[in-house]
Amino acid sequence: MSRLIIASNRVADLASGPQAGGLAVAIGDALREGSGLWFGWDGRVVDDGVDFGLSLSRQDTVSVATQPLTQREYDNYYLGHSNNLLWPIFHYRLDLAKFDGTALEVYKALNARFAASLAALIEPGDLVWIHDYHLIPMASELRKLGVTNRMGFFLHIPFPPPDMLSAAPEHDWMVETLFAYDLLGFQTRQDCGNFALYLDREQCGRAIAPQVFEGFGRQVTARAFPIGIDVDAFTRLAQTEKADKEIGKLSRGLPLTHIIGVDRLDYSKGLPDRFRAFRRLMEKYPEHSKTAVLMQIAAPTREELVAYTDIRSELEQLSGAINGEFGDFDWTPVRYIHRPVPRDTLAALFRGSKVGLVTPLRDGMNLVAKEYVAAQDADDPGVLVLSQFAGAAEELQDALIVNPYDTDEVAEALHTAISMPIDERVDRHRTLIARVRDNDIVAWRTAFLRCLRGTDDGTARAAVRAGKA
Ligand code: ADQ
Repeated sequence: MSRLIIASNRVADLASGPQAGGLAVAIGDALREGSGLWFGWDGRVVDDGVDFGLSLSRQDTVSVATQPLTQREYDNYYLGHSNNLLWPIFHYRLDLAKFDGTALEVYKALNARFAASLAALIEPGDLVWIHDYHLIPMASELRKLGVTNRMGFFLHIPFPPPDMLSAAPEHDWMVETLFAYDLLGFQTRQDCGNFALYLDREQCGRAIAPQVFEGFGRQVTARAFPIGIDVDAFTRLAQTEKADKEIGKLSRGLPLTHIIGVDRLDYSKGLPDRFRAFRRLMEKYPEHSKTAVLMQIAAPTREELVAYTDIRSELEQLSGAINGEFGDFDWTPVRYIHRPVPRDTLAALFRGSKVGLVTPLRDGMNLVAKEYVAAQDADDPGVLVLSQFAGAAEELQDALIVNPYDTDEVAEALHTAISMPIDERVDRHRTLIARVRDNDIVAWRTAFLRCLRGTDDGTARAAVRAGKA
């Protein structure tokens, strides 16, 4: 079997087991199976001009190759172009995008530098899988260095419609670099559709068969591979003795109904709108006073960027205002926790909460929605309230689907969720968990890698040539 090489912005610790995020686990297993190599940033930032080599280490059968970023790269490639320009634009937030020519140049240079380091490690027959918006031009840089291996790219965030994408500087260059891959993986069919719309509108490519596109003198297969979670592992986490104790602590014997939200504190996650919807619930349905609690766990992220400090202040202000207005001596309606929480505690909190409130304004997939479903007791499950703008909504139609901008609609869905009879909750959960299981993390990576291997044996192209596809 060919060796698998994965490149991503950050390389995580493969040894941290279930405490690690889903991606580290998914990637770790794929690498172990193929005695692979994981390449990327080690999280260190060094002074400009420092001579740094490539650090090579091994974790089990997996080789790990990492490099630090210089301060200039961190400021411009990571914070600047990746997170201050691509992240907002790809999340349909042109208003938050910061345009900066230097950041773009450093983004290109970093991708070229990473490609030069990685090219030296690639052997004939290796499969190369690049992840996410930080490294879009990696394959194109590798091709310039003569790498002819099969290369795939998976975008974890949404692919925006052409109107949005064309606001990015040198968007045509960026899309051209996507054609250096053999396979493009998106989270949803909508993302694939947006890619096709862009090619059509800019007249730079066209579909020559289902899921096969021609442009810039190359062909690429583009498909949706909805990412999932390790369902059994997460379900087990939610059912330990420790989890039972955590669940017991939640209500302390009081008749409380917990509504849970768990997110990175990111403006794409729609947290202020979520808080407003909870306030609306209190206003419209006072019968939930003294019983409903919104528990929002928001892990700090990218705090060097203004947009993130702004959202933090807004949330602190909102939670304070709601608690001041509606709270009582014996009841705090909003419990807002601004830090990461261990995964086993999260699993317990999901299981102990009657409603999972997942209302991003835009999200590639949103794994919290799937984790919430996996953590439920199938005989007495909670209800998932899910934004129509989360990629997960394409699969999880049996959730209560809401428009996260519409405060009244979300408040209404919360009321429906809290009041839902058990038969309906069980029915909805049965369908949801089946979908979450069908598209779990193993299905995701197996489908992607099978397709990536297939792209090289000419299946898709032969089918195109034969006029069969
Ligand atoms: P994220 O934007 O990080 O991921 P998400 O898919 O929800 O969003 O994954 C977050 C993960 O972090 C989940 O496993 C969650 O449990 C965990 N997490 C969140 N808050 C936490 C906290 N306070 N403490 C501990 N853990 C916390 C990006 C894209 C998504 C896409 C994923 C995977 O933005 O749309 O689903 O990649 O492709």
